[in-house]
Amino acid sequence: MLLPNIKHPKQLMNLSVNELEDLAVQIRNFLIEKLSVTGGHLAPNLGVVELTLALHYCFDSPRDKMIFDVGHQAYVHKILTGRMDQFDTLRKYKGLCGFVKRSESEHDVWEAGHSSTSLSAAMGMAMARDLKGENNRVIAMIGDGALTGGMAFEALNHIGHEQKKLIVILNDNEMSIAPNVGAMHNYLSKIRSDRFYLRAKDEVEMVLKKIPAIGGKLAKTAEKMKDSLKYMMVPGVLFEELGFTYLGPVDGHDLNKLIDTLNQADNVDGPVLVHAVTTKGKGYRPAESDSHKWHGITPYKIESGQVLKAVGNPMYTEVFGQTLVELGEQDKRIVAVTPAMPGGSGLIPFSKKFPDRMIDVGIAEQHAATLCAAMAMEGMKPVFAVYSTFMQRAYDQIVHDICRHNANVMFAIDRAGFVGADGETHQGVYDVAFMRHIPNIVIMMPKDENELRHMMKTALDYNEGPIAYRYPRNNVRGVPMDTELVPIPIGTWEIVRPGEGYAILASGPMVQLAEEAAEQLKREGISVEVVNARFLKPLDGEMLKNLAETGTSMLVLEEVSQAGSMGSAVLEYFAEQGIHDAVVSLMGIEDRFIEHGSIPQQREEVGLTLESVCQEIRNLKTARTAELGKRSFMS
Ligand SMILES: Cc1ncc(C[n+]2csc(CCOP(=O)(O)OP(=O)(O)O)c2C)c(N)n1
Repeated sequence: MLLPNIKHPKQLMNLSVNELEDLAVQIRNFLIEKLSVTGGHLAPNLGVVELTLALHYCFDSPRDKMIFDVGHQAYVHKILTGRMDQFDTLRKYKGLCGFVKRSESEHDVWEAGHSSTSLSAAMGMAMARDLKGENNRVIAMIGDGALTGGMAFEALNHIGHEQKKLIVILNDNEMSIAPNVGAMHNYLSKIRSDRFYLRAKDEVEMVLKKIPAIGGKLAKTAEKMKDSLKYMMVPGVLFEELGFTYLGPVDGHDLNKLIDTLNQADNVDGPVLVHAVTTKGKGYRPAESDSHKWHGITPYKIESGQVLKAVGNPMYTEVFGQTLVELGEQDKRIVAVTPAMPGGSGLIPFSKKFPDRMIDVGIAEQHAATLCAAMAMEGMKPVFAVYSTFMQRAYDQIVHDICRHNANVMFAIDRAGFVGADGETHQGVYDVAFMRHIPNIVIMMPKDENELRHMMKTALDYNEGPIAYRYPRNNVRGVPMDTELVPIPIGTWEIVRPGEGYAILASGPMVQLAEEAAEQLKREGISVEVVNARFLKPLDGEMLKNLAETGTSMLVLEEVSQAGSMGSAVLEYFAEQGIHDAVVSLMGIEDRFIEHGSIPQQREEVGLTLESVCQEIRNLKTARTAELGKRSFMS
């Protein structure tokens, strides 16, 4: 068995191609076994086993910089760079990260989680190398899905122009998470399948060169003819025209061919694009036959491929998806827009029912946002279904195109709050801070799934501009559901538990935590009111004034970055109103990134727990007693 002895990628150089092939089998078995217990990105990694082996065989990490787009397909790279023993901890708290992580290894040179950054990163490293007068190689591996992202096109444009020496490996498996979409995808399919294109490029160019040169007008015509023949027959001409040397398509599971091609790429003095055709999920039948489902998978039984899902309530995502179908039936103006996440965003039922009103734009959050603005301005009711974390990409479009136009776009912001095993690149904890300062937008968060449904109706009936509802990556609470959906008056909060002297203003899942804290504190003789602060913008000013006037000490409890949170908005409100004696304490997420783990562990790490909330109220009580004591002493 070779695999357990591989501690450093340099060891690969001593192996024969046959041995590398054996190693590929062992790596696949290892991944299938380990991930059956931990879960993780199985299908993407099974698809890049040979590619990663060839990469480490041909190049010299960490001197040569290897950059993995998204970074979810770097498990093989982790195995080959001495981290095999840590796979039992994959994506677990304090364990091996599911993405590239610089603190784990000197071989991890670029971190990601969001897609389409690898080409810009490669270009940056190549430019720095040249400025420093060094000569290491830079290689970026990017999937055909990630290539649909705007950043990737921006980088291609720049790289092709600058002609820096670097290698881009396009890992083309025809899949994003869902089947890939778009004109680039169609173009790549054509290259893969067209029998003309499958001819070696050199062979075609040789034939073209043999057409004799002739003078005058005739020569120009012949040149034009050659060009159009080239267009017809040479694969990858689009990349060639952009300034890349195109090599491929090459079978991404054939180690001999991959090694040859990478060596060839290394000899080119300028940017090269190696087009490798791979099968996502390669070598494990369930993953090969449904790579969408197996992109990121929970634990499973190896023999049957049966996925072991925890039984429990459905996710908020599913309630959103079902309710959108209901609303879609009532209102033909509703269109659902997804940046490459139809399944993850719960839109499959909607896409089946209303295929014409379902728009998958590829990994293109910026384009999706602007598209929504324009559709809204033409009278449609677009729902931009997006994960909080990926919405970060579309900040300018939200400001400039949606909010400034005051367009009636509905935002369905999924994965709001901690997300668990995906970790710091995916936490949905910044959207409140980067949305609430934008004029015109309304932002809501429901305390439970029933309220989510009412919020969706609120958003649909609201015709005065953009409106967002954000919901967590959690199972729903299992509350009774109303059949009739009734809009909630904009900017109104709800008292879910009466109390006196102290109030917790909470949003989303924190409302439940606040209720539990109030129950516990009641046993200690402290009465706490719980407010469902369901509008993060606009705030319920009346209620805030009332709380201040009655001398209630307030605790704002949220699972978002505290800087820029609703809590900050509450402080701003009191400052603006000249109410300087309001007692407000904030609990949110401190100013640092929170790594992977389970959601309860992440909450524990930042103190969003029952005990911390109770303690904070006790602290407020101690402070109040001290203040009262001081006042009576002074009088
Ligand atoms: C900006 C952004 N949007 C969405 C995602 C979610 N996402 C993760 S991987 C992925 C598909 C990537 O497809 P591809 O690059 O072809 O890689 P593959 O998994 O097929 O190897 C998507 C959409 C993301 N990571 N980043």
